[in-house]
Amino acid sequence: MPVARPESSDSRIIAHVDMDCFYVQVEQRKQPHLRGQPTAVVQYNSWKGGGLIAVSYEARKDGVKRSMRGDEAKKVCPQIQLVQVPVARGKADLSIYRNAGSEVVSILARKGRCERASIDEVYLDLTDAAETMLKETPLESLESINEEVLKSHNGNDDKELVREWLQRRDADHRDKLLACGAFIVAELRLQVLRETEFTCSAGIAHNKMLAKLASGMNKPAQQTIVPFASVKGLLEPLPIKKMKQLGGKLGSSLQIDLGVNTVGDLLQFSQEKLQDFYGVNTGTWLWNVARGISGEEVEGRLLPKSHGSGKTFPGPRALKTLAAVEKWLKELCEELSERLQSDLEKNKRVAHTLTLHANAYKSTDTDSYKKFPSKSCPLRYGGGKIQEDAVNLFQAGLREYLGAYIGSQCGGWGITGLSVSASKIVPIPSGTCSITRYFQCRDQFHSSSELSDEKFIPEDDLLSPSRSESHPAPHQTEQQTECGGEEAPVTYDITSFDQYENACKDEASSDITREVSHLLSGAESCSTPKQNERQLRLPGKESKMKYPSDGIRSYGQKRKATKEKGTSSILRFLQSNSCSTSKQDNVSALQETKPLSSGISSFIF
Ligand code: DCP
Repeated sequence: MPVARPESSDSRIIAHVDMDCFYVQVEQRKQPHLRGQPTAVVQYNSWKGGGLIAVSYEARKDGVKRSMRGDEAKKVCPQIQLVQVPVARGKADLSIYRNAGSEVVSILARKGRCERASIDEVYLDLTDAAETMLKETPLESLESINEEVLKSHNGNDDKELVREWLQRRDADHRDKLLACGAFIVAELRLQVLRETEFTCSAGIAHNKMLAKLASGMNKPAQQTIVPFASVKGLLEPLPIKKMKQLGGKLGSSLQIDLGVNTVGDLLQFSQEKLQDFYGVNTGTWLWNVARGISGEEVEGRLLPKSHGSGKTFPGPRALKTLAAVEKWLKELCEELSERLQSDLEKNKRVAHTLTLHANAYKSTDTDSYKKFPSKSCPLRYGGGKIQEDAVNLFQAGLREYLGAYIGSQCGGWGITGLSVSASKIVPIPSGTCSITRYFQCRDQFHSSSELSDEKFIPEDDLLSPSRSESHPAPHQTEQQTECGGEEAPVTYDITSFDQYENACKDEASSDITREVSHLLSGAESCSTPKQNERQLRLPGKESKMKYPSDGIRSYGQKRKATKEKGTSSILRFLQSNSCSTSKQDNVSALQETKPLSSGISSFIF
């Protein structure tokens, strides 16, 4: 459900930092001879040279694109260096990239509240740091500004205009703070470069939405500022579907039902009109989005919100028997369990919800629109238990998906993507004397919830921004990179991770195992079915929810139905669970910072 939050103050200074061709940089650090070379990282499946998942800027100049496979990339750029993602358990192992992302986060967190939004994206709230800098170092009195800043472009690439803008005496407080933000971010980016050898790009604005939009505008190793006066010009031409949280059904509804294709089109609608169509909350939120207003806070979170492990099985590699599914679930659950264990040991955090996502098809498909339902249950620690629960969740999902009696070994269905995720991760409650005791209590609670057949069905906001982007089940996200041939489409939701989400960025192409901020929060949950069940039958009274297709009407109907259905049991679950749900604030790692140099590239438009 969208949350229309007014901006608490338009003088906040928010940065969105996005690593440049991240996986390539990680590989280039590992193999320095690749530096400066056109390089791409390819997925685990080597069919036709493997699907490209990260492309260096040198290779991009030669026309290499992420949508290509290795063989095609070699045609357009014969000297390209292709590096395969590391492999473990027969699938991509992304831990090297994840750890590299953590290195960057620990540096960026030195200057302000820091939110890890994806494996290679971070939001920073630099308001306090910018206020302090403004008091201590009035920019107009700076005699020289680093050449890097002056190399910036200002719509017309004029260095002098950039200098003037940064040092304007008549600038209002907001713009002066933004200018300070530019210096601070430039310095942070330099620190990242010095300490990790990675370059990154950034957007600096008064809120998260604008900062994120700006960070990709001038890449690599640059930054873009969004002064208040530029917001309208920046937003108006943007396609509505490119806006954060509008890539999904709400965006489609705007296009189909209101004829809104760009943000400029949305500006034509009054707040009342939008509220009439979408309800007060979503209507207000949309009205704000069109004007670049967003009160969303930077959360103090240096650790991922969820852990996930997944794999796709395209074309002939689709899994067609329960035994094959179980084999892969074992691998995925073991990986998930290891990561949970490591999170527990390093960060003293525990996850509470296990979710299974799958992509499926039926060979005699009469209702191909039907998706394999995601299923969740309370998470029990230990690889074996996770696997057992995941298999049960899968069976429950398959039963619902097929909608009729079917023997588990029968043909007629195929699984093309499978992932398990752990979410609702919170610190172990303070005062817990023994972790073992803590888990014993938890497991007791979990088994009783299984017996009680409790159903935890979160509010489903099919058309809401938070839903459309907070569930980037790896293979169900909106942006798709064609892989062609037998390979399933590579899916990747650029907007989802700060959400899953980006989540949900959430994908390593054929093999998917990325941290996802909001990976799972809305998957339909179910009680864990009877264990070791081998014959799949559709229960007489299966709780089923029909999802209406797009449209304002169905949106309203859906919201009403799900609101009533889910909330109370979720609350009950959370209340009964004695774990602390207090907001995590891991920004304890704030370290002393060096004095600012005069910075590097600042770009305004
Ligand atoms: N990624 C992936 N599969 C995709 C897209 C991306 O596994 N389909 C991985 C590889 C990328 C990383 O996520 O290096 C970050 O993705 P970005 O979209 O931020 O892209 P890059 O960092 O590679 O490039 P850019 O400089 O354009 O941000």
